[in-house]
Amino acid sequence: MARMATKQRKPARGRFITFEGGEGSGKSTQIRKLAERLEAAHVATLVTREPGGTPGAEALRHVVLSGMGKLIGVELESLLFAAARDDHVHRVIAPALAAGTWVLCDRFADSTRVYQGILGQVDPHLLDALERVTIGDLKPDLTLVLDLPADVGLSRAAARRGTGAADRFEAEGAPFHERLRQAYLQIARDNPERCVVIDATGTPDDVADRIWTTVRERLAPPSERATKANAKTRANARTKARAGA
Ligand code: Z5A
Repeated sequence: MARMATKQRKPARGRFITFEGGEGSGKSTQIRKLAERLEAAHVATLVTREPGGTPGAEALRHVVLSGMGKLIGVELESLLFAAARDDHVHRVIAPALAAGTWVLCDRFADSTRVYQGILGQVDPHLLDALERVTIGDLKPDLTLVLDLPADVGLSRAAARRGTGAADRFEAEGAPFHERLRQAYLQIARDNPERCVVIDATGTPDDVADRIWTTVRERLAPPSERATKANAKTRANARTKARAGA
């Protein structure tokens, strides 16, 4: 007797959440906190970052953060970020999403738009072309823009660094970081369906609560969807039972 093949159900695609914002705005802290909450809700989660996330991209990270951009110019620096992103997207992000994992990424394409595009004045057509090649249709489902006065972010980053040297971007002055903040707010205004601005002042737990509320509203993690669906089914059953009584 022929055996029936067991049909493998394809997992639902995971969600792609990016964290953006200025220096010291708390992205790394908050990405960890969101991952903990999602895992507690039984959502498979991958935390990653840009530039980085693969051995090749981490090597490029070292190059760009060492200040190489000042020597090679901002267009070529954009190519390095794009090369790192291409490796990261194709080897890590896209496969994880296809396997149903939620991917939380510390910085992504908006960082290129802000740092190289708006502040570095790289031609937007070049950035469009690089995005087409590196990310194609893989846009984030949700981008959380952590918003903080530039001086607060810089002093948090300086406190963390202690006596260590500032990197290529940390070394820029306060006006650069304030323009950075405004550039992110503009991106958020231009993309309201994807971006939510999160007030990043207050304690880490205050910020984490704001983020969790947003993620639940915008993306409803699977276990919450199941709970809501069960509640609806129970409510329908009660209504039917009452009607039949
Ligand atoms: N870059 C680019 O130019 N183009 C691109 O396409 C991409 C990136 C992808 C990567 O730097 C640099 O690359 C980045 C842009 C550029 N440059 N800058 N600047 P990075 O990854 O090394 O650094 P970063 O992305 O700017 O993040 P950061 O400096 O590490 O900060 P953060 O992740 O936003 O914050 P944090 O590490 O969570 O917190 C900083 C400190 O504040 C730390 O000691 C925390 O304990 C503390 N903290 C966090 N939250 C709070 C609250 N709520 N209250 C008080 N203290 C807090």
